[in-house]
Amino acid sequence: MDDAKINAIVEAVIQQLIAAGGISNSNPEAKINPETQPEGRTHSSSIDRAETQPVNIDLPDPNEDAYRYQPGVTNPKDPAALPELIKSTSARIGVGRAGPRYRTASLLLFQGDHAITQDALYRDIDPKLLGEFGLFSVQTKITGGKEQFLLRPDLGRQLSDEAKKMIAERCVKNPNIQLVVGDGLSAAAIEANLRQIFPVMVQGFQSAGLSFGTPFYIKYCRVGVMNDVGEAVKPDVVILLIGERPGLGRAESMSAYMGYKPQSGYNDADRDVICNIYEKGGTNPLEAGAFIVQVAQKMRQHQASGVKLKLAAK
Ligand code: B12
Repeated sequence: MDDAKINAIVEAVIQQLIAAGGISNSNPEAKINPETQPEGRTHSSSIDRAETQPVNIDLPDPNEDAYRYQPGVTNPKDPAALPELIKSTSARIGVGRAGPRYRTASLLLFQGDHAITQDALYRDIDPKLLGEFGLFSVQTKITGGKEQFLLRPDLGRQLSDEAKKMIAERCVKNPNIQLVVGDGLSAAAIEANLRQIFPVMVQGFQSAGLSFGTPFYIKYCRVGVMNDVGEAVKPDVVILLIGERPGLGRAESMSAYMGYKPQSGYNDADRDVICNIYEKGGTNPLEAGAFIVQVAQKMRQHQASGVKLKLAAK
């Protein structure tokens, strides 16, 4: 296609957008920079004209709740029910469609949410947060960064030799309760909840008269590492606060996995989990902290966790 035809199409599209109110020429910041244009561009007309008549494309922030949960179905059968249905779930419903496809806005929101998920997964926990609670850091047998962590869950379930040494040197042995914090699959989850849950647990165990060992942090951590922690510290109960696998755009959900005297060979049937810990929609971290204290007491009382605890506490 020659330049004249392309220019005519561009011109027509811009005129239609202006007529539909989709763009305005009022924003002096929104000039198209010729240096960012693809090499060899020779089209004139509207694009060049935009340098003298700036164009502003103004879209709402798709992350705003009002926009995110706006019904997108054209001519819904029950317009009153649709917003209620959308409010009732965090699933992406009632977003409408463009033919058989997503609308651009839905696609952009989806990509934005996916980016939040990836950030939570690949980012490390802010070391300042760990410092606030005096947590020293150890690592599992992962040596190849997050990529290896994702590909080798088996290595994320074992403490490195250096970690075992450090724990032996720094931790009080045989406490009633050993708390560990692990990044798991979301750094954001620990950052969102630790400040609230930690003091509640410390106070709760104090009031219950239980000794609280030396808490520490495990990088590249999977749930199964609890066995190594149990063997290194020999507590009655190990509590692991860990970032859950993030959902789309929801990265702040944390779990507390708990086990009674965990040791080599124990599996998830020997553990309990309190999941979906986060404010505004999940289990509130303050309530979760209090509940964890109760579950730990129950584990000590019945000297069991997981399925054995369920059977023993019947
Ligand atoms: C991934 C996942 C699984 C995967 C785990 C595979 C894997 N290797 O990752 C599969 C599909 C196998 C699974 C199975 C089950 N799961 Co599941 N699972 C999850 C999910 C979506 C994410 C967990 C996560 O991010 N963990 C953190 C990462 C870092 O841990 P990890 O070391 O990589 O993986 C370990 C844990 O995920 C653990 N795990 C997973 N599910 C469960 C459930 C229980 C009760 C325990 C103790 C451990 C456990 O198993 C993995 C291997 O050790 C959560 C949802 C959530 N909101 O947390 C549900 C969730 C934890 N699972 C749940 C349940 C009920 C189960 C099953 C009992 C279902 C069933 N009836 O069979 C089984 C138990 C299997 C087991 N491990 O013994 C519930 C727990 C509810 C509760 N409070 O008791 C959750 C919260 C989902 C839900 N909302 O219902 N699960």
